[in-house]
Amino acid sequence: MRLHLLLLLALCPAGCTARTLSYSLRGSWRIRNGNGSVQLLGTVPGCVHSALFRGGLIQDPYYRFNDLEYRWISLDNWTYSKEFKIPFDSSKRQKVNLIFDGVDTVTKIIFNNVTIGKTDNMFNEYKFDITRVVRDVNTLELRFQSAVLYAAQRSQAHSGYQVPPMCPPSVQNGECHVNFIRKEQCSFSWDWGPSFPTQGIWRDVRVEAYDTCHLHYLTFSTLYDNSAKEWNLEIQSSFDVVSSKPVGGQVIVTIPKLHTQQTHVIYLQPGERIVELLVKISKNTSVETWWPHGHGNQTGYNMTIRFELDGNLTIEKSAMVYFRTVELVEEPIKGSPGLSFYFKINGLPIFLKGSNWIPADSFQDQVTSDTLRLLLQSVVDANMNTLRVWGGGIYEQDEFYELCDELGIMVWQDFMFACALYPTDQGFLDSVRAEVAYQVRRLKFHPSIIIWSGNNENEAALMMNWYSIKASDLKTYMNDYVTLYVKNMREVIFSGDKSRPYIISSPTNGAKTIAEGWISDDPYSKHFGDVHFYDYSSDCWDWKVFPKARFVSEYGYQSWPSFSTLEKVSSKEDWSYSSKFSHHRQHHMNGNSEMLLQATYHFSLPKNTDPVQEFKDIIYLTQVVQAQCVKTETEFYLRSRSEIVNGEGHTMGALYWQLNDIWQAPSWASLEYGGKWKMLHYFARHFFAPLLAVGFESKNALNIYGVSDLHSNCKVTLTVRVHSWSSLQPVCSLVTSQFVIKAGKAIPLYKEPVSKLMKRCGNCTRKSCVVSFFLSTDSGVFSPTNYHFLSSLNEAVGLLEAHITANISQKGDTFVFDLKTSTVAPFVWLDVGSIPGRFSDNGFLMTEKTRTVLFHPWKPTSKNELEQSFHVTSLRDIY
Ligand code: BMA
Repeated sequence: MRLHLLLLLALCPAGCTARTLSYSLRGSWRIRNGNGSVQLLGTVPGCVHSALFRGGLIQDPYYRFNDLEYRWISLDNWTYSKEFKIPFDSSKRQKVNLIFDGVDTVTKIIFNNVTIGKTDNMFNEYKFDITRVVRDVNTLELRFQSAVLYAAQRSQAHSGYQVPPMCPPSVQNGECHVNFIRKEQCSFSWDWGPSFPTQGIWRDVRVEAYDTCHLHYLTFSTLYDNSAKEWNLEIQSSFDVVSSKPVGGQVIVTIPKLHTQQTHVIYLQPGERIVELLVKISKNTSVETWWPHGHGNQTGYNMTIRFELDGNLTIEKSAMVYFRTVELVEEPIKGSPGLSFYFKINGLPIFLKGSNWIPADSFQDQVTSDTLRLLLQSVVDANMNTLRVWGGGIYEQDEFYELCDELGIMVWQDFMFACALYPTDQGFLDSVRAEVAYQVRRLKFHPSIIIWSGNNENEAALMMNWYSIKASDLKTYMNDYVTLYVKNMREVIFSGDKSRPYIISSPTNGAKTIAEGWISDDPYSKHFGDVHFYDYSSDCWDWKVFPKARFVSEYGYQSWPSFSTLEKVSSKEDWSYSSKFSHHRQHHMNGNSEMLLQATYHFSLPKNTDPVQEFKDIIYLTQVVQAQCVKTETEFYLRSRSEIVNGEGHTMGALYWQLNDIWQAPSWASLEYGGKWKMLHYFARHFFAPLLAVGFESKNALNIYGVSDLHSNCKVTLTVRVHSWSSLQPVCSLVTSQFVIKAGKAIPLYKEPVSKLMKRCGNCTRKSCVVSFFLSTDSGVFSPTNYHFLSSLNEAVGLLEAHITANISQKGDTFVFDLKTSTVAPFVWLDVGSIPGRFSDNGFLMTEKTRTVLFHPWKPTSKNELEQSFHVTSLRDIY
């Protein structure tokens, strides 16, 4: 069942002319460049790059260095045109509109040789009245201006003072002044993505013709009335009444499963009218709430809204309606200065675990339903409950949010401003106001969205003075900041939606930021709001480097995507870590050496006489290091949820940077372009499990915490095992007595000096042994098996090269891999190359002789195909 607002055809008896007739202009359009030397056909929705590629005029833009090669495309000014016949007689209609759900970005629109308007904001919808110019056969032309040239012009026109940053770092091979155009900010390049400033019609476009009255949009929110103890549904519909007389009638709202049917009388005066309806759900009806993944069901209800208007005009819409409350709790915490920062969903405090979402492709027309479903299914499969839709990308398509509703993924929705200061001239502000109003009403009925957030890191950019602004000029920029995100956007957001909080930035200090006049001296405070934290040079195995903050909405480490992913966009000479290609794909300054530096803290760097094998081994090692780093950091946040240490703690959110990739390149992502799971994503499935044991050392003692996301208290026992690297038999094992972990809490369960543990376990030393541990409950629930290294792995004694074999068999839709190892093996990595799918576990520490792992294919495959592609690596293989 599609969850979005679905326009059921207006039910209109014979002879009635009032219903809206709609004609889609999707499909084939003519495209030409500025001087007409390139002409081709392209698809709408789509963009010039995709059209050129499909037309065979360019290669895959992601191949090798093509991002530089094809820079000319975005510097040219393209024109989209179409000739079309409307399949109904529009001349008989009182009003005919041309609607664009999304134009990318700067255009002049010419309809039957008349200029009917302009566009300059990719995130806005545009509606043009073509009643007077429409004919039977029509020509429509969109003359685009290069986004790059437009942004440069706007920046130049802003002559009073500069609005930094001017250009991205040179390592990004990007374009300048993206902050001057309301367009996907990362399309001018980012530290994980290429510069492809597209031009095109990227969403639906249609002609709508009507008489009397037309429903422009319908949206709604659900709110819980605490005093009356009942659910309210606020429905807002916008009409264009074109008849000269008022239009009356009634609207019937029906939610059959909630036994709700309410009729309201409406009376619409001529002109643009907004009708607000309040539907109260009877207290006697039991309403099932929507819960995030891991906390309950995502129950929703079918609703129909039927307008029966004068002149036999009937308009019916149907939608899914969900009920849930969200509260951002900022209150004093005992023993800690500052305020808490956590979310209550339906009254229950919930630890937000997940990651950050970036656009799934530079070319949105390549993002199919299947792509979205695959990526979002991988989110819940890794036990995440939250995604932050990051402010440098796009407001995602409807289907993204529908899937999040359906899967129980909470969305922290940024507005699209990132890592920059922005202009505040009237034209810019008006454009942003329209954008925000449109996006809020388009998205607000999604229960998945739990918070709006004004921008990504712009409060920090200003206050940490990223752009070396002179102290005397700071006031100007601070005023602009408040004008844009507070005076302008805040008002528009709250007038459109009262059902969720709005914070101004991320990171921010929340209530403290507000108290300090909307900008805090230190937006990274550990005592307020959220923080972003990156440190590539300190040893990531040392949890003491991480901030014990209230909420960590970004943190992470880079790795390389797998060879099978890179192979598709590279050629033989590219396959080494020091190749031109490897430098070119790395958009983060010193990123490649930072990955190696981090690796050297605990691992030996790969050595192989075969350079391609060495490249593959480095890729593997960067994934090991990333997975291990993000694991250590995330586990630190998870175990900090219930304690205050030296005034710090009560951490209630961990969203690592970043979930997905925009192309095939090194980045912070745990999912590669195309959806393949990196080792980190398998690790996330473990560290985000509902019941978890976390180990760490403090003052030479091994500590183990139990972390629970369960809704009731649970009785657990902890098993701790010590293994020698050189033996598949555990050296010793200990099972504790029972503990109770309270619902949603993290508590210490075990503490033992490492020296005592070693003594207890025969001949163990830090270098020769490794610890594993897990929790088990009476009801048979187990935590994943976790482990703790007692020394760096380049110092491990007794670690042998493992000979691992797999026997593959098919069982229904899945494939069973029965593994056998000759010795204990860390970071066992199973790879089936380009065969799409995921394993039930991967990257694991194999301490037993045998182990069974499942492979869930995403497309039909065979045992034979898997056997051909299968390759296994474990740590010792790369030395
Ligand atoms: C944060 C993000 C992104 C960036 C990431 C890694 O600043 O908001 O801008 O990609 O860090 O540098």
